[in-house]
Amino acid sequence: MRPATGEDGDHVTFCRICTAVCGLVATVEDGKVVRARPDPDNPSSQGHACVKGISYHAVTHDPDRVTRPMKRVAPGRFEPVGWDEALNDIARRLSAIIAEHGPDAVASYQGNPPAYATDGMTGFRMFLKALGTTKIYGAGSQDTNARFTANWVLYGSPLTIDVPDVNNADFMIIFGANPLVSNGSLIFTPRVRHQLDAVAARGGVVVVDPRCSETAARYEHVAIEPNSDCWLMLAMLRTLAEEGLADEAFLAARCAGWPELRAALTGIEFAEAARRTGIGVDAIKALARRLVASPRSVCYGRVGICRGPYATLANFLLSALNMVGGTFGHEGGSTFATPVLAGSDRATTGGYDEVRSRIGNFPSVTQFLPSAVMPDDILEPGPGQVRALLSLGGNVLLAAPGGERLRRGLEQLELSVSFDLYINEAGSYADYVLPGLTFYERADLPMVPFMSMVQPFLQYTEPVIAPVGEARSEFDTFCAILGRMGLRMPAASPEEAAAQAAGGQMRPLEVLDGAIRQGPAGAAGWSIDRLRDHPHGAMLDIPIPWGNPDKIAHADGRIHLWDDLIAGELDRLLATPPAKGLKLLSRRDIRSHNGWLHNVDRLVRSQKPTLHIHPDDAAAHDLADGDRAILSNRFGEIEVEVEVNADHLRGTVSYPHCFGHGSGGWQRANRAGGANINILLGHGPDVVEAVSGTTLMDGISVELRAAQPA
Ligand SMILES: Nc1nc2c(c(=O)[nH]1)N[C@H]1C(S)=C(S)[C@@H](COP(=O)(O)OP(=O)(O)OC[C@H]3O[C@@H](n4cnc5c(=O)[nH]c(N)nc54)[C@H](O)[C@@H]3O)O[C@H]1N2
Ligand SMILES: Nc1nc2c(c(=O)[nH]1)N[C@H]1C(S)=C(S)[C@@H](COP(=O)(O)OP(=O)(O)OC[C@H]3O[C@@H](n4cnc5c(=O)[nH]c(N)nc54)[C@H](O)[C@@H]3O)O[C@H]1N2
Ligand code: SF4
Ligand SMILES: [Mo]
Repeated sequence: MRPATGEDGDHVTFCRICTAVCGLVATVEDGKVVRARPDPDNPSSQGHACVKGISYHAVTHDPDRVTRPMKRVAPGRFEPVGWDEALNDIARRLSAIIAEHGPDAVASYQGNPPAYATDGMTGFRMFLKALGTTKIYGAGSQDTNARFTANWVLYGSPLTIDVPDVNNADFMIIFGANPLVSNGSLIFTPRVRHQLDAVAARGGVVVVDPRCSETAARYEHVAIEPNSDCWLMLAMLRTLAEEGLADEAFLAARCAGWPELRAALTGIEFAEAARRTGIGVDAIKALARRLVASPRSVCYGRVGICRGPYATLANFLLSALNMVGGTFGHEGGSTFATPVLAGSDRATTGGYDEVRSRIGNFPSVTQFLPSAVMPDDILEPGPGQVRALLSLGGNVLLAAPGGERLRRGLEQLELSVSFDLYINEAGSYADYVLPGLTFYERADLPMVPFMSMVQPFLQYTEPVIAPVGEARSEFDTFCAILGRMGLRMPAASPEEAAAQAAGGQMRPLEVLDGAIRQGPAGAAGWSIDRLRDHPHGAMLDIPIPWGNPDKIAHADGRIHLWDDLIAGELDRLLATPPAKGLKLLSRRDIRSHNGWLHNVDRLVRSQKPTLHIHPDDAAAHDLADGDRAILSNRFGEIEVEVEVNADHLRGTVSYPHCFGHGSGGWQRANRAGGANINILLGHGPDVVEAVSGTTLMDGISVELRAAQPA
């Protein structure tokens, strides 16, 4: 017998911190999760889980966690209030702001963790739609916007992505990702080391990164100057074109724009590419030849090529390498994720440039506007000025750009509500912090990995325990606010409209169940009900439509390897000299997830945020291991501790992001030390890559000097 929600015993469930969605077995005693271990019977993760997943119950039962609605009564001081009092006040103030200034006076920010909570994420988008606001900010512009903009160019649909068939590839080039630490993003690698070791054994894994990351150290490392990937990719493409290695048959059959791209490649000088990247001409050509030596080859890239000044171009060129190299659309190469849900077997158009930001006039990408202009959107008077902020699972003050100007903006808001597990740094400026559920308290399906699974996997979990304290599903909170405003959730289907007409409301998970039943998974007999009989999850035996043409939304049905946006970005690349000075990169750690697990002592006690620097750079700045130093640029300065090691290319340094806690209600995190590097990102229209609204985050120029002893 399996224990029911809240009962003592071992509960089979899965982690929802990152894309790997590892299987877990959580032990409940007296209504609390007391420990968790990897689930050996999960057919996807097969007994793998990282230290974050097996420590997460410390968040669920954290005494610092917000488990009752909290109201700010004085700067930095919160007191518990009843749900009704909080919801009534929020609804009344939201209604008044919208009545006087229109719905776009209400802005929102969505952080990363809610993407793994079906009710929370889907509910939030529905909530915002019901309010009528188009002011959607979020982690997108610090993460995926450039990838999605490249998809828009290539496939006419931002969410159509070419993903690597990592389980069958013989050779893989990884540009700017560190999957051994991140456990994979826009790639499904629940057993990442095992999976990549197997690729390496079959042929090779090459990691292109300015830092010898954990992944680069295990496989083959190609050190590259920050933000120069476009030069490498262009020179590789030129090699393929010139040496007769392009897959002309595929390009003629499936693509448009190859003649234009090929013509543009003649303007790329190999010697210049070598100068920009720091990689020799022979090595560049050899890498291109290696890519096409086996058809089971694939290029993959992630965050490291998503936040530079040419981020969209870099993501476009990465896919172009897959197309020109003939690696797309078959086993072992790159392909589109296998559709699981109804509708996901076809590309949907739209999703790029649907609205423009008031500040800077930047296009939205999957609804997200650039976070870098949010401070000005709050502070600059005029029609559409932001007066209220609704934040779901995000911490703009540490994770987004904006620094001091953003802090001033948060202070000035007429209403601010944070839907979060904690009072985080940004939340400390909120009028209300409303508690949501941790993953042990909610039923769920893994949503995020649908975007990158070639061989689909599905799992359903019931809540392991009942909500702690007065915490509630965010979906219910959103419905309750709307109800008090005389509004309701938008109905996406006739079934939902009928449910609402009868006084009910379908939950996102029910809607998702419908999409499973009516889609490719349903055709193979899958539904939530059937998944209940497979508590460890199931690999779905559904056909894999390699390179599925239906995922392309362009009217001509072709993959576009050229257009005006790309031509403009390429011109800009060629016209711009390399940036000068020391370059700062961010660094992830297996024990952190951006900034929000820093209150878990088991995870944070062994972490020391330090600036990694090459010995020669340290010597040139008169710095030694353990010294304090000031990292600065035109936007501000922070004090850091120096750690000298040879991980980096000369001229680059790295530091973990989302440290420097202090004003939040998480006491252990506040003692974790470190500095907030995002102060150095600045804010406003100048610090974004314009076509995708991406914040310029990686490889930003900084200066370094020894700190004066106290
Ligand atoms: N310098 C620099 N900055 C970066 C990055 C970088 O590499 N360098 N990485 C960027 C990336 S890729 C991302 S995705 C963003 C992340 O940006 P954010 O998502 O804004 O930052 P997090 O630190 O993840 O904070 C998330 C908040 O969500 C809350 N939370 C956790 N689980 C839940 C939940 O289930 N429900 C609710 N309601 N809240 C929850 C946490 O308590 C925390 O307050 O950061 C970006 N910032
Ligand atoms: N443990 C842990 N896991 C995580 C997270 C976490 O914070 N901690 N965050 C999650 C989130 S929100 C995301 S989005 C994913 C990110 O997943 P990944 O992208 O795999 O992780 P990153 O560590 O950001 O890897 C980016 C790499 O790019 C390199 N890089 C920086 N600039 C350049 C450049 O100009 N060119 C090239 N070629 N490389 C460059 C960096 O040195 C770094 O090694 O990870 C997820 N998983
Ligand atoms: S790898 Fe990701 S999903 Fe797996 S246990 Fe760690 S945090 Fe959770
Ligand atoms: Mo992210």
